[in-house]
Amino acid sequence: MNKFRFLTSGESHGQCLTAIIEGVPAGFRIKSSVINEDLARRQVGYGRGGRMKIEHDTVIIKSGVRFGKSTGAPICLEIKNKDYENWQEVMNTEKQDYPAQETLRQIEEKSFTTVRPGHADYAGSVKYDLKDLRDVLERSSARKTAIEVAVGSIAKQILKEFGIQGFSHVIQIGKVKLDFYPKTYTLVKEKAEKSDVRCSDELTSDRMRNAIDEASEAGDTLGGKFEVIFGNLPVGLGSYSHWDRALDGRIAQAVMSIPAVKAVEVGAGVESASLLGSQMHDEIFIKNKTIYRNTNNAGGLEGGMTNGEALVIKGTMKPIPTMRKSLATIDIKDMKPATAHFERSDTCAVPSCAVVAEARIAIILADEILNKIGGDNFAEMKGRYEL
Ligand code: EPS
Repeated sequence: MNKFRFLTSGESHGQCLTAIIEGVPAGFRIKSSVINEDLARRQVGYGRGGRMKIEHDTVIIKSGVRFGKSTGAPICLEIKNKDYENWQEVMNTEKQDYPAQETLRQIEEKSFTTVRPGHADYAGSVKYDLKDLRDVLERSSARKTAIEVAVGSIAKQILKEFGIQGFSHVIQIGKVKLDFYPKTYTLVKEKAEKSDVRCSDELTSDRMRNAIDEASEAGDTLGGKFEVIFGNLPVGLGSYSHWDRALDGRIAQAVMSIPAVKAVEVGAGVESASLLGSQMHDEIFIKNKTIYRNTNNAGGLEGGMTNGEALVIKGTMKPIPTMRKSLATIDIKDMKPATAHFERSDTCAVPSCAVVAEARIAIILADEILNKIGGDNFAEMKGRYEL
């Protein structure tokens, strides 16, 4: 069973987003300021829409932590939706017996029945028998990834205590690809953090921004590719024993289920199809009793386990399906042809998606570390783990 697990709740324009995390050992210092920094990293990015100007995502730690340290009890986190102020009538959780005319007008204005191709609207309405697609949109929105980043930030804080750190960067937006990386991961990270498209190369960043501008002018949207790298992992996280314990599989699930992600690659990924075995596999050398390799096509995973090399995961995000350019669709009210619903949206959210993927991977890695070294409290864990 997973040691580190969590559930979230909350709608995009509801009161708040909430998470309850189980499995954080007692005695961890949890810094809300670090969580807020991660939340801010998710919010920025060239191509984001109007919503991010309204929100200033800030975490409230509601339980499980006392004077900054975890007690071993479940931890409850909350992020308030500032935009709820404008949606109180529409997103009210109470039954209103005699709603005012103005309330009815607002609910009507915000309800819609023309499904957005590429979004959860059609299947969601059939599955849950929802007639107003507002009910599908609100929970399927990528807004919920904000609270996941808060959970991931706690996972990252745990990993950091064991010397494990990671980062994310963008390697493609639309057709614009990053052709070369700075020499070290430290440099890639530093440069990507400074770029509003999370790309380590300035010229490529410019070209990415231009592509986003062009898509925006055309009322269109853009997807792309990002990479998440974690280093200093111990050998043997994950397992080859059962399919659901293979770490590549766990990570793929965690990244693939981020809204709009369509592909996940480990190391050389899809490229490996065209390589010979002798080109693909990372030869092993030894010097002064230290093992090393000159390549990392495996992306740090062999046999579903970490092999001591950096974990390298790529994710592909499709263009956001909420778009000004109207797409052909159906109206579920009368099942007649229609054009798709548009509501304020982002032109491109690949940089944010990279931050979400970083959080999701951190959650899986924290769970693996907790499983490996166990421990109900931090002191016990530290004693069992040599950096
Ligand atoms: C998002 C909040 C949303 C969207 C976006 C992600 O805010 P709103 O719907 O109020 O504009 O900006 O969600 C989508 C584009 C989507 O298709 O789900 C956020 O906080 O990340």
